[in-house]
Amino acid sequence: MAPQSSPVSTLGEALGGPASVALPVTDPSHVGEARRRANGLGLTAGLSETERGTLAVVVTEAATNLARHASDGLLVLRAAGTPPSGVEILALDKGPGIRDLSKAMSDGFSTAGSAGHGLGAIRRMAGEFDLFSTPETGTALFARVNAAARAADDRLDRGTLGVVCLPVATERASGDAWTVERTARRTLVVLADGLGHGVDAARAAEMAIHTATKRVRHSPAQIIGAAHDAMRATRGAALAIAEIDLSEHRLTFAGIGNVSAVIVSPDGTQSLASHNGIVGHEMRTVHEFTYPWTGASCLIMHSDGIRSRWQLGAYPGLAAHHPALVAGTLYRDFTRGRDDATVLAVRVRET
Ligand SMILES: [Mn+2]
Repeated sequence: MAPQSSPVSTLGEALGGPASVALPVTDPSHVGEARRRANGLGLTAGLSETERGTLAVVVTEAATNLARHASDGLLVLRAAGTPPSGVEILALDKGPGIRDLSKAMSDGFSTAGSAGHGLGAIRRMAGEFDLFSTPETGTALFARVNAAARAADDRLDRGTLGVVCLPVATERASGDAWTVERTARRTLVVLADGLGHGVDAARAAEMAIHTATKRVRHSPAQIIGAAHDAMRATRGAALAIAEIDLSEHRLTFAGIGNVSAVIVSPDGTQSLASHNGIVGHEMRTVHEFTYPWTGASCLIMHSDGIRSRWQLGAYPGLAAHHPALVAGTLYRDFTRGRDDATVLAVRVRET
């Protein structure tokens, strides 16, 4: 974690813990639990009582839609920002899609019949909102309710970061951990997947993240080298680090082990090269590779709990949406379900 006095802002980090909370919502009886969990995250994120009231309405409406209309509804919640300054809600389902989007978005229209709320109300009440829906793939809804008292922190990752980080169902601790660190010139994106899963995997991944957060001005290869030394007493981890320098239009990447990284841009997709090995145990010299990067590029990194055979082109238009919808959609459709799963989607805007 970056010290408070540091000019470096930490946008979010899992540090081995479940950064996200997943709640299947397939029945109206699940809505209350979703609201309670969201309220707990709202307290963590410093939301006022009024803001938690807004959060309750947003979560209730999103969850009610899942319960009444969707198949395989899943709500993914997280307290976002460091320190947490908002609650992010992803409502994911596999169909049937929203037939008349403009009608569904009109305020006061509620297919759930719940006192005139609905998608229009979510959009109006949330600090951020986005939606991607097709009849073929289903719907992903993103909303964020921010703590006004911590607004200075919100500004940093608004619209630029999407993440789902969830432990395998049998574990409480996530063996995946991540962080996104931003300095004036560059954005550092770090994803570690501790060997296996559970608490020992989480400790290894945490050590990798800790090493990175202490060296945010070092190159990806230097950080991996330092992590290798620091992680000898741990189980070891796969580790991938991308450094995005927008002013140089360049992304520099180094990866060891099975973390996937892809740049999606209007020109197509570019897979980033990792080497075999286990950071902390078996590793040869770390190589860095550079790739072109523009304001229209989106970096997607994920652990091997997500199958790698996805094609963003199967979701026409999704790449232009909030990165949380990209992360949520890939999690929904490609999670293996037998390992911790993390997806990061990152855009870097000119400021
Ligand atoms: Mn894994």
